[in-house]
Amino acid sequence: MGSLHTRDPELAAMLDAEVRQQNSTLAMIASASIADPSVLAVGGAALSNVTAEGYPGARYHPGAQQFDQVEDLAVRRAKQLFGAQYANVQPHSCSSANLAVLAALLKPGDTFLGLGLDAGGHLTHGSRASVSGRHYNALSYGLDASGRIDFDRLGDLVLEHRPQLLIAGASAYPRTVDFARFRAIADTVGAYLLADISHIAGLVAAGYHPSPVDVAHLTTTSTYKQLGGPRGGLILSGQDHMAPGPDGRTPLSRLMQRAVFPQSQGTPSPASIAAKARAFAVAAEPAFGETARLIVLNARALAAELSALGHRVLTGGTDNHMVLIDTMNVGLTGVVAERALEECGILANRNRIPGDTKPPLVTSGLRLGTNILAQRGMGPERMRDCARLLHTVLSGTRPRTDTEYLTDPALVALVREEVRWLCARHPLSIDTTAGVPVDLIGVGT
Ligand code: DSN
Repeated sequence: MGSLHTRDPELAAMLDAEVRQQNSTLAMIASASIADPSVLAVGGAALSNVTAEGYPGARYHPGAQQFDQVEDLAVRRAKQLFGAQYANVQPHSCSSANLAVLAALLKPGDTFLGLGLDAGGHLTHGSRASVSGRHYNALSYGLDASGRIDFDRLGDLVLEHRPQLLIAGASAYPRTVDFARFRAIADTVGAYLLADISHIAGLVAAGYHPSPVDVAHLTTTSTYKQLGGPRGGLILSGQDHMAPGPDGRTPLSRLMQRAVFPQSQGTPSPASIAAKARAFAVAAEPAFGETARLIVLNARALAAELSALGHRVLTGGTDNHMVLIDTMNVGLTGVVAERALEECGILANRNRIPGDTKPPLVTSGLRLGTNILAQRGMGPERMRDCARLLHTVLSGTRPRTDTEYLTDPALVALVREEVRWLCARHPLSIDTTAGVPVDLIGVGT
C-alpha cells in the first residue's frame, strides 16, 4: 500500500504542515479544541465504508450490525455524559441539528426568537443570512447595557410576539446562560425552548456550567468545539423528551428521530458517530474535568490581565471559556487585530460586538478562547504571559486602513520566538504522521 507520504506526497505535506502549525501556534479560537488522538483515529476507521440509512435495528441497508452497535454505544454514552434521556448522534453538525429542530417544531412563517448575530447569536438562531431567518419569522432579542442577555426585554418580546420557539445559546457570549429563566419566559406563552450549548458543551458535561438538558425541551451541540470530538452535532432531551410536539400527540423524541432522518439528512456518517462515541468516553474521564476547570480559570485570568493592561473586555469579564474585547479601544479593527496576531503565531478570530459599525468581515472585536490553552496544560499563571503577548502585538500594530496595518518586524520576531517557547513548554498531544495516528486505526490487523 505504501504510506500517504509515498502515495500522495502533495497532500501529506499539507497535512504535516497543519500539524506543525497546530504545535507551534497559540490557538485561542473559542470554537476550537484539540481532539484526542484516539478520536482522530476512530474518525478514520473502516466503519466509514458502511452505508446504512435509518437507525439501529431499523436500517434501509444490510451489513450494519457493527454500525448498529457503535451507534447504540454513542447514544448510550451521550445520554450518560449529559444526564439525558434521549440522544440523536446522527446530525452532521449543530447547524444541521438546529435546522432539523426548527423544521420539526415550526411551520414556515412561524415565529421564533434567538439571540441576534451582533449580540453573539449563531447564524442558525434566525440570522437573515441563514435559512433559519428566511423560512421563519425569526426575531432577535439582545443584550442590556452591561452586555448581558436582556431578560426583561426578552420577556416583553415573547408576550408581544408569542413565538412557538425560543432559542437560548450563543457563539459569542462570555457569561453564564440562565436556562431556567429562559424556560420560565418560554412557558409564559407555551413556547418550546431549544438550548444550543455548542460553545459550552464541555463545561456543561464537566459541571462547570449549569446544564439545560432537563430545563430546555431540547438541547443541541456541536461535537467538535469544547467536546473535543469529530465534526458533528448532537440532539439531547431530558425530562421533556416525551412532551408532545406541535400536533399535541407525538413525543419530542420521536419527532427528533424523524427530523434528522429522513426529514433533513440521508445516510449518517458511521465513522464520525464512532468518533463521537469515543469523544464522549474521553469527556467522561477525570482529566477532561480538570481541563474544563482550567478553561474557566484561565479565561477569568486572561480577562483580568487584559483589563489591567487597558483593554475593554466586554461584560467586564467572563464565566466560561471566552473573552471578548473591543479592539477599537486600541484603534484596531477586529480583522487587523486578527491578522497582526496571526503573523506572530497567535490565533484568535475577529468578531462583531454589540453596536458594531464595521462590516462582518472587518468587525470591531476579537474573540479569545482558552480551550486549547488549557489542553496544553497551561494554568491561570500562564495567562499573564498570554495577555502580555496579546497586548504587545495589539499595542504595537499601526493601522493604515480598516484592513491594512504595519507591524515592527523586530516585534513580530520577538513575539513569535516567545510563542514558540510557550508552545514547546506546553506541547499538544499531536505527535502523528500527517495528523493521523495510523497505529491507532488498526488497519489490516
Ligand atoms: N459558530 C462558529 C464559531 O463560533 O466559531 C463556528 O462553529
